[in-house]
Amino acid sequence: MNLKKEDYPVTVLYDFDLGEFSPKERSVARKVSDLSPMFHDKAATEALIKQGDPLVYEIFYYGFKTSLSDMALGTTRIQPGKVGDEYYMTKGHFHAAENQPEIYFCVKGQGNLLMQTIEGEFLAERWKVGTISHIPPMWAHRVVNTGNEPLVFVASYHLSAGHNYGPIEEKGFRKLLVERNGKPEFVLNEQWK
Ligand code: M6P
Ligand code: ZN
Repeated sequence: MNLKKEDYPVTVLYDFDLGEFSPKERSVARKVSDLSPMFHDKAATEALIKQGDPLVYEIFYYGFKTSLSDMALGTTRIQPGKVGDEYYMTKGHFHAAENQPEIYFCVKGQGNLLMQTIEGEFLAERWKVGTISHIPPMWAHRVVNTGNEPLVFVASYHLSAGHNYGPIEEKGFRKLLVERNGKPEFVLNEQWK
């Protein structure tokens, strides 16, 4: 076997206080403006963008690509916060490759994992530190931070799964997670038809 540089094992370290892995690899930052089609309160979205467009979440990727495999690790850190009454969340996506699953592991904070099929079957899992969720192929997935501290989760997936954001950008998930009397509550998403 002729080993190339990428065929050697890689080890990373998670910092429980920072909610970060080191060494960091590629990263992406998403602000309120990057999620403007997603939040239901358009006036609150515009107002926040004008006030400085705050950071909603960051993604760090470890694309452990070898000559034979493409098993990736992603860590996502969602800040606490809301747009209007709706909690900060990831955009949410289907996989472009329809046979691809994913594993999410909550390592900091609390919130919910929302999942939905293209036909509109909807499921939500309550998350606390230690929760591990398997997302089967064909289920869109989004994570919502309902706590007062950052929510961090680790994702394991194949890079070749890809992302399909289209259906979620268009009409979102069936239910929104909003704050009512200081507590998270699900309400129907009027945009979903
Ligand atoms: C996880 C993985 C990534 C994804 C990220 C944020 O780390 O599922 O593939 O990009 O979460 O989710 P989204 O792409 O929906 O913003
Ligand atoms: Zn995914």
